[in-house]
Amino acid sequence: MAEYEEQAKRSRKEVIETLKGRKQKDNILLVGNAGSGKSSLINTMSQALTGKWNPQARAGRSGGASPVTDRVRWYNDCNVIKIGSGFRREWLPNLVDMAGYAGHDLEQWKHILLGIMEGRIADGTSMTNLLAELDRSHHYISALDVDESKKITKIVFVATVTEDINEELMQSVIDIARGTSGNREIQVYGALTHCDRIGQSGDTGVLDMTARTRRSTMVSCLHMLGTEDDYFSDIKNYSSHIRPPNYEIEAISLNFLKIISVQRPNDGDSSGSNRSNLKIRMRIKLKQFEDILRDNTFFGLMVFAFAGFVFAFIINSLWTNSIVW
Ligand SMILES: Nc1nc2c(ncn2[C@@H]2O[C@H](COP(=O)(O)OP(=O)(O)OP(=O)(O)O)[C@@H](O)[C@H]2O)c(=O)[nH]1
Ligand SMILES: [Mg+2]
Repeated sequence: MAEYEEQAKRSRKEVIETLKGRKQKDNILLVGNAGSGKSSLINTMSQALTGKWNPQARAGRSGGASPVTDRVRWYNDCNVIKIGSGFRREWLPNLVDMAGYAGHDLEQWKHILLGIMEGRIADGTSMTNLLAELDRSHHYISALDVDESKKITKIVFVATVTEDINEELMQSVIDIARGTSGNREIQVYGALTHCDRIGQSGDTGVLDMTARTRRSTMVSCLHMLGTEDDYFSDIKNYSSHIRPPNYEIEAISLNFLKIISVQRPNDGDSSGSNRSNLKIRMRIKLKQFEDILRDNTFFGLMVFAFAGFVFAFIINSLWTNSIVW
């Protein structure tokens, strides 16, 4: 236990060092299925930073048919009021909670997600109301005013190890984060919660093998769209079963907060001028091209036939020695 206490202290110091004097404040949105642990992660990070249990984000039963969080909720400065001398809470990022995805119309849900990312949806807005407005008009959200200070700068995709990863949702989130032509460049991180359930027996336990499969699904989804290895973490949140203080839980959540706080070369850069942006965009384009080929057999066959024709032409030209080098 003492080992975890030391680790938690070290991680807290590292978070503080990473964020000290930070001028560009991050707005970090937590997205995922209903019951995946978004609100719990916010509460856990806030507790780990302050040592005080002040669970402002309402967390509920897992895997509910409808989300427990219904409103878009901003937790400014990681919901921290006071954090020791020499460090200003304004340096901490704002965490943004939203209703989890629970079988909603995915297209409508993506509209809402985009609206939040563009800073169009105010703190406290009800998701149920937004969905009702969208039913009336598709343009409801795009017509709302933009608040520049509320634009999302990073996303954490939250999934639980106790259920299969919602790959469709994850891809939608990453696609929106990248923008239609790869022009948005918002970094997406992965958090796999309920990892305390791994190896436990009974209904709520998860087999090691199953956990490994779900983890690798999540990591490969992140990889496919250009995200690096270290943008992912196993998470154990405080819950009705584990109450603070628990230094293992705090060390884990602080370490994740450090991961998402680090400023990367691409952060806030939408110019696409550096090489790694280009590399990411090429990977996305390749992935999109693969999707087109997979979804459209006729187009796939045409591409295949064209490639075959070009190949045959080159071979023939070489054979007859008619190519001019
Ligand atoms: N054992 C365990 N329980 C967790 C963990 N994270 C969350 N929970 C529990 O899972 C349930 C759902 O957590 P929430 O934080 O409400 O999930 P959410 O993603 O905010 O859900 P919605 O607001 O409905 O979208 C609650 O009962 C939490 O106590 C975890 O890491 N381990
Ligand atoms: Mg919630």
